[in-house]
Amino acid sequence: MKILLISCAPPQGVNEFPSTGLLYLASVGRSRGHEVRYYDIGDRKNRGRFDPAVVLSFDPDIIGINAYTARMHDIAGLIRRIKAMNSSILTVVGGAHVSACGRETMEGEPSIDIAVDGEGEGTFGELLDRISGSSKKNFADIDGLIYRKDGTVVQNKPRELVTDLDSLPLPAYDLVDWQAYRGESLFRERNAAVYSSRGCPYRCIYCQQSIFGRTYRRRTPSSFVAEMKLLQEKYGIRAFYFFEDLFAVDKNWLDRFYVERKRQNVNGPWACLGRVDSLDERMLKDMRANGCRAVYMGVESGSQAILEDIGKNISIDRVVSAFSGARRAGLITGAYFMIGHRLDTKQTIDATIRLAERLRAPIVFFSLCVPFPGTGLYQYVPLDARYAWERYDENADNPVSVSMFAPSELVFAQRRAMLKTVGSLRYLCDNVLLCANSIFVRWLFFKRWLAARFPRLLVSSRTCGSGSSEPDNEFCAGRCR
Ligand code: B12
Ligand code: SF4
Repeated sequence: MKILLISCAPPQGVNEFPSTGLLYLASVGRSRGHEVRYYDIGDRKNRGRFDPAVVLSFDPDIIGINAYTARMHDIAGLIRRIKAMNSSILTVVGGAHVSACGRETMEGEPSIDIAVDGEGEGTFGELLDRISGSSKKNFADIDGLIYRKDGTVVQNKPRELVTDLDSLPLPAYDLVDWQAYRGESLFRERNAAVYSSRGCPYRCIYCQQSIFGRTYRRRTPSSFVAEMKLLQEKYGIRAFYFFEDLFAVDKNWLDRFYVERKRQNVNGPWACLGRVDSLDERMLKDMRANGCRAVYMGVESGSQAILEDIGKNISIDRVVSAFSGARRAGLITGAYFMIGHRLDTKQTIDATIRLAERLRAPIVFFSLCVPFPGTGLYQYVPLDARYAWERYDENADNPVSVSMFAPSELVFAQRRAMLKTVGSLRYLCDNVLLCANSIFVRWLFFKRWLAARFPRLLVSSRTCGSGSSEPDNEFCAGRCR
């Protein structure tokens, strides 16, 4: 069979990375003897423009799409177009949105044939076997599958999580046109996102854990570094982003990772996400000594009461000590905040801005608090906004609000927060004039300052919170936190 896997453009700008999830599925398809292609509508070459010729010339039997909530309406439109071209193509959707509300999505959109809830490798593999096999097309025993039967949508029981991540095939990186991703980022080098773990045991109310669940699973350092080595040697990747929910949490694992890095001769710099309560100064120094250049941490609010309400389970003191420890260790820090928490008031938003000023992180991001389906926040969404998916965007012009603020007030507060922090004279001095980083990094920080200070000058219509019309990954990495 022929399988076309499609990654869509993010709500704003372009994709800075290929979709690793789809590349895992591509490997699953190929290991079963199918012909697979990967098409990223949102890469730097395609820039959000869908080219029907890609579908017509390949003539696939199956199309698989990765669905984020804010793009769900567009994705439904795309699938309808594809069905109009050839109604016999089987359309399969997976990813965050359908893992949270796949049944509702399919009920609202008849052009979607199948949705996959949660991790896709096992479910997609079984689905392919079932479709290509000669036996009767009965999907009832494929865990994680949502499908149509006699005019109704049937949701099977969830699939067990993958326990041994090392057993997964490596993503099919050879399908990627790496030239289409040479984006601007913290790294000048060509870079890629790689994943060592899945799942997170914490329970932040705003976080969507529908795909990977709460059970933390991790690859062995040797398998993880072997993937980095492959990327380095075969695809010229020289720098790495570790965007998984919890990368810098386990000192033991990190120590083994450093040893493997040296043993396998993988020397590119890397940046990762971390929680403020799992990083101590020793760890941060070791990270720096072993190639880490930047650490991004979710802070979310400057109000302790709000941190408690959202289940973040961290204290402001810990936030401050983690950021100063990271700075002392010589790491670039990234701080992610949200505006529009359920209990946010003018005072708590001001406290958030004050905390951001105090941390003096060169990468600061204020996203809007989005109550994605599947999160604890979704229950607070006003009924009339429940299915307005394009409003579920951290940088929407008309975002869904679960706070006391109207959407326009949130957008205003977001811009104000950026102006007061990244757009300040102090930011300019700290990170552009006096900082010890390379000219390249200083230039990036200067652009951030300029964008926060003069958003209208640089940005045409829709802007993200960073003020950039084409967000680069250092700006958006934490949006999804
Ligand atoms: C890393 C990450 C990113 C990276 C992705 C890099 C990459 N190489 O893929 C970057 C920074 C680019 C990113 C961008 C965005 N992200 Co993000 N991201 C994450 C994060 C933290 C981890 C994802 C991950 O581990 N990917 C690794 C791969 C292996 O997993 P996967 O892509 O999910 O794919 C698996 C399954 O989902 C499934 N699957 C996926 N697609 C398909 C398709 C088919 C056909 C099938 C069968 C199965 C299937 O099978 C795959 C293999 O198991 C998650 C949080 C989380 N825990 O899920 C948020 C998360 C997915 N992101 C989120 C958001 C909002 C975004 C952005 C919209 C942010 C923005 N405003 O720009 C963009 C969207 C980009 C786009 N193309 O539209 C939200 C999604 C919420 C929602 N309901 O939409 C999440 C859940 C975080 C949150 N807020 O809770 N993100
Ligand atoms: S925000 Fe981070 S720590 Fe909180 S539940 Fe999500 S992944 Fe876990």
